[in-house]
Amino acid sequence: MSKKYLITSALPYANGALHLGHLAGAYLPADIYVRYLRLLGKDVVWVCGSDEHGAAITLRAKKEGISPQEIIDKYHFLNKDTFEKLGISFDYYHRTSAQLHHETAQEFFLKLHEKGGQFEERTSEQYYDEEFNQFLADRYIIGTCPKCGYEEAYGDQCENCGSDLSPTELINPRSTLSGKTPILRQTTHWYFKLDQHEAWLREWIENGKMDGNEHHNPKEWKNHVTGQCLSWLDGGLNARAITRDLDWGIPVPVEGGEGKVLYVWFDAPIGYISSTRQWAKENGKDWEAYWKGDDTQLIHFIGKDNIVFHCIIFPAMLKAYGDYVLPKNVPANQFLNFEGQKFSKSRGWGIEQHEYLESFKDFPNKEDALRYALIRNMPENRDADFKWDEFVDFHDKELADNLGNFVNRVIVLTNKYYEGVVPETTQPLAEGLAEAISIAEKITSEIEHFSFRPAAQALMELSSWGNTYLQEVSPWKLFKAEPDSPVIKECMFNCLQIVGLLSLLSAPFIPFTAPKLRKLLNLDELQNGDLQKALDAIKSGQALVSSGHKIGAPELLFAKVIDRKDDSRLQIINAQKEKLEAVLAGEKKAEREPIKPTIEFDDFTKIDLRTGTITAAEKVPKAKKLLKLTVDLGNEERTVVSGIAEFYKPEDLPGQTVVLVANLAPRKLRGVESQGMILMAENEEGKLTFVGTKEGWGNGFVVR
Ligand code: B3M
Ligand code: ZN
Repeated sequence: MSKKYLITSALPYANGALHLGHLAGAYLPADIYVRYLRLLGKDVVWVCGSDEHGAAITLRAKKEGISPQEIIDKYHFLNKDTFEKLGISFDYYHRTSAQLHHETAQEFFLKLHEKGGQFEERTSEQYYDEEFNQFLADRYIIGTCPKCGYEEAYGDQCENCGSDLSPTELINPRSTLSGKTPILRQTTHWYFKLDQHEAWLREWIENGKMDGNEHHNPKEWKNHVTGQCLSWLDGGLNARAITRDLDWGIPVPVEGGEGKVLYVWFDAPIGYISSTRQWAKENGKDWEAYWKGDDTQLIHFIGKDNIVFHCIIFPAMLKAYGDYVLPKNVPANQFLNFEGQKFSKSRGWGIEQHEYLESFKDFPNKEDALRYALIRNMPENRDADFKWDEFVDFHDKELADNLGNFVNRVIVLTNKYYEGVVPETTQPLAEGLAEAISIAEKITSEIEHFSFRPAAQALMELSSWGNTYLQEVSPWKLFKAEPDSPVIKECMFNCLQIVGLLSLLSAPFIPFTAPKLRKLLNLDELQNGDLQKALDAIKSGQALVSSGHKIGAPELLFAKVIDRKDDSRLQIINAQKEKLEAVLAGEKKAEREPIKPTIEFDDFTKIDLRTGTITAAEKVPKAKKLLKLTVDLGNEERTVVSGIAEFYKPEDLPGQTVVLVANLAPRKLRGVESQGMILMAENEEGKLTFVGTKEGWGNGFVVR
């Protein structure tokens, strides 16, 4: 039996659109890996789907005043469609609301239940909303955080200080449904006895051993993944509740389970199994061969916030069930930030995948431009930061100037010198290309080790090698004197082989560009297994693009952003930057001084405010900020010292209308008696401007 690959990507919650951080975290890396495996001709299935249960979805529905079904339908299809448009090539994108998933998850629960020893029932007191007649999920309870005093903390977490909480720790808890104080009521739940899996999990994670046999090489797991798992294990494992009192989810299929559903993190990973089952059903395959076969490589692609679920809890569930394979690797990524800050939907910081596609609709090859920028900056081992300026650099300097330029020169010159027919050469292929082949091997080895960022760098090394080689030979110098030179032929022949390699090796990273390279070379569209065949061929001295073959006509692959003759692409980028500036400016405005405590009307009427006009102004000696003003109040004149010298020149002030606090006790400033105070408004930069009436409106009138 041949080796099988079962690849999964975290099931996104169908309660929101996905942003670039999600894409870079669990989907793009898996897509590179899977496309690569397919090109090697491996037997691979990649499953994903929407995670459609859990309190996050019911809460969202409540907030928007629609049903959970409407929410999941909206986001399931939006996310599925957007993934497709970005070339994320799942074999199956399922949903956990599907019948087959409900059956699969219930069957899983039942089997563990019937087996005995894995579950235990526990009764405890939980908050209950008497008006809505339901138990409250942690997220449905808010109250004051016992650690920091924040009044809007959730039952499971305080978003102000970050502490993990349990609902009963909250001070003054209230239900988000009725707003009332919930009562404690007894409820029974099923707990998965995770604690009894501790020993084998430690042996498995630390040493890669399972039942005394080698399961995987622990050195191949990322340090941050192993580290997080071990620190969890060090903290000790506890039994975990796997059911909830909720009306949205998969019903608990045993007696006493009425009105309860499976906890979303119990059913969601089983979603990988049901997605595979649905795929198998539709494609005439045997799903069990992928989940239970001896020679299956199960790989979970996730973000770092899901490590414990995929490396500890789900493996324990699978082991408890029996027969299932465990993951060979869980190459979790860290987080991607956006222009120096966390993605935040509520702040408008970041960009969602579908927004990108919309905003960049006129940007040529927008899908690969984005994929490439995200790969080159993938948060593989530490958090990374997406910046528009770097997006432009990766696009212009690497895709356009390096890869695009090399390919273009080769195609243009071959057409020019040989009417597009690949020249004959006498030199053995492997000799001229030894270095290129070793770079190609570097690319494949990096992909195999889930190091996609270095892999993309190596891809650039390959075209960069081609550029240097072409430059060193400089056929355009030789051609005039000796158009039939074997040196030129050999160079062009070799360069065409490099373009051939690029048309294969670029495909996992930039799958919208690779077919264009095939077309430029007039080669067949890529098929599964083609990369393996090509690597075998080139290593044994066979050409990828043979002498006598007619290639295609040149075509531009990447139009640079920085282009003196056409700034349309730069405008698209600038519009994104302006959006962010607007977010920051808006937030700055919102940071205004809080409104002071309420006063009574009588307090206000104590202040006597009068209209006036400045008739004279001069500097106060030795005081940088002060001006001495004369203010006409209709039937009297006042001298006022005002701290506005930084913003107004004395000569500009006569004629300026003002509002004066006319009954303020006089006060000496720098030897000058100030008989009142002029009202000024101050903006966020500390600039001052007058509060006044229209010029000539009249002086001495009361402001009320
Ligand atoms: N939906 C959580 C998340 O999106 C969750 C992943 C499930 S994977 C089985 O972070
Ligand atoms: Zn707190």
